[in-house]
Amino acid sequence: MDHQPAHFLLPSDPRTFGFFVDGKIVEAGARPYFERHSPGHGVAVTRIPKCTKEDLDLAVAAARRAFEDGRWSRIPSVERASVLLRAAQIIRRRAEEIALWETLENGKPISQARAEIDGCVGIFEYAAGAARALHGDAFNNLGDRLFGLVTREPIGVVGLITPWNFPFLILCERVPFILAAGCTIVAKPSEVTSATTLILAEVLAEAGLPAGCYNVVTGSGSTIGQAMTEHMDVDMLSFTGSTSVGRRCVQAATGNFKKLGLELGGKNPQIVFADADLEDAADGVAFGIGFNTGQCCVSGSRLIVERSVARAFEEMVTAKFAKVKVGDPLDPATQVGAITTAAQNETIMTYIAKGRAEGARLVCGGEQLDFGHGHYIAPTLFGDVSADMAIARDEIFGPVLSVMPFDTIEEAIAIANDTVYGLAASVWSKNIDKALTVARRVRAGRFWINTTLAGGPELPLGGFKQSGWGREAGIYGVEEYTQIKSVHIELGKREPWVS
Ligand code: TXE
Repeated sequence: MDHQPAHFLLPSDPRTFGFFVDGKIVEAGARPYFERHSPGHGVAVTRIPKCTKEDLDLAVAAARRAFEDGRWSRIPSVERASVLLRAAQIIRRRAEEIALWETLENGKPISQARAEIDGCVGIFEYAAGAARALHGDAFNNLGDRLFGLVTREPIGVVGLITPWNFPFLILCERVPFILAAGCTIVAKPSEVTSATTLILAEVLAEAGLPAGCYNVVTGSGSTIGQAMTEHMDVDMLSFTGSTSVGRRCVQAATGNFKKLGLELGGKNPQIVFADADLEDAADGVAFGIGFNTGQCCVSGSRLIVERSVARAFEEMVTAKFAKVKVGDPLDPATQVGAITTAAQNETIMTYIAKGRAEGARLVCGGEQLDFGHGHYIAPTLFGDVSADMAIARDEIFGPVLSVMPFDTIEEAIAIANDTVYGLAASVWSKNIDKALTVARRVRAGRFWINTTLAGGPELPLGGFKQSGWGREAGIYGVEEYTQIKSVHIELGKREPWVS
């Protein structure tokens, strides 16, 4: 694929998908389609069915049957693990195909999509081990007559609503863990990036996952997504997306008090001390906001930098931005691809205009790049940003970095914590006392020291404050999808209550 010209990889006709219920692909039939155009090229690439609420009900019923009859929830974990390991092999085999559809629908660079799919193979492999490691607890300290067990049971039918920024990666940060716990799934991908969620259905079926354990219902957030959040037979909802829709999920969940896992927005600080390796820090800061065009919940969008080096550091980041290769997502050399949707492009450009209007100093970028088709925005840096500006407070979800200088460590921590969000944060310093003090005091679910956006399936993901509830990945990510039961066992003859 590396040697083929990019236009060769564009489909001549859009690929038409069905949705997936009870182990079978269901063709759209009379249902209308979403037609998705590649954000980098403007050509139609996929057609995705607009499912109905009845389709959702059938999928939830299939997931319920599969859960209750124990075909997955009650088999030995070694058998669950072997399905997950086979799925990892099949993803590896189909990696090029999955990466291509990911890039065609999302606009991310093909090299990045490949790396993400490779990461997903590792997540499935890790989750296979986690399925077998999952265990409860025992209490042998309750006296001679009472013995206590704490068991973990799969929570049941899990509704999974995912966004468009990492359609396959975010899916794979959840699905193998949910399956490892013994639950069954109804997934609803973003309406603009559904292809790879549907391809995963084929992968899991080939891997031997029993019918009904992974279902995919495609459609809009306002119909299928909302209905899933309200559904009385969904036991848990895992939602990744905007904080505003996350709030609606909390309200909708009151019907049956379904458990919620929420991974929402972020306005993540990158704190740079003068004693950092500034060359490394500039590279990391550029990567932290440029990667995935800044459309990551964990993008480092606030640069909090020690005043004595602030101007020099701005110049170093600007020099890095100037060298970033923005362009055709299908070109293997591209580092930053297209903005995923026209609406998101509009949102980002509106924030750039607000930054200018509110008096921030535009250091570089700020404009759209014209490649003849698609939406591209140059990596953008604003200096002299004050805490009250929209570009300091709101999640922009684009390649826009706001610089705020500090004089003391206390001030750096205060600026970092001055946000409603708490998803991720980074600190750059060669002084271990400073780096660890900041790591311990900044309220965020993921923290990086002298790096950013690093990670693997071992370490959990999730947010403090309005960035969400719960954790994904790691052993925590399996436990999240379990219920805890305490079992009390009395030994010997009972002391009578009534004699
Ligand atoms: O997100 P939505 P959008 C942020 C980012 C971005 C903004 C808007 O700031 O600019 O959100 O993006 C489904 N009930 N993030 O509009 O709407 C929807 O179909 C149930 C951060 O795309 O939250 C999709 O599957 N579901 C984020 C998913 O929710 C509903 C990633 C996310 O879409 C629904 C994406 C409803 N009423 C955006 N309405 C992150 N944390 O990474 C929509 N959906």
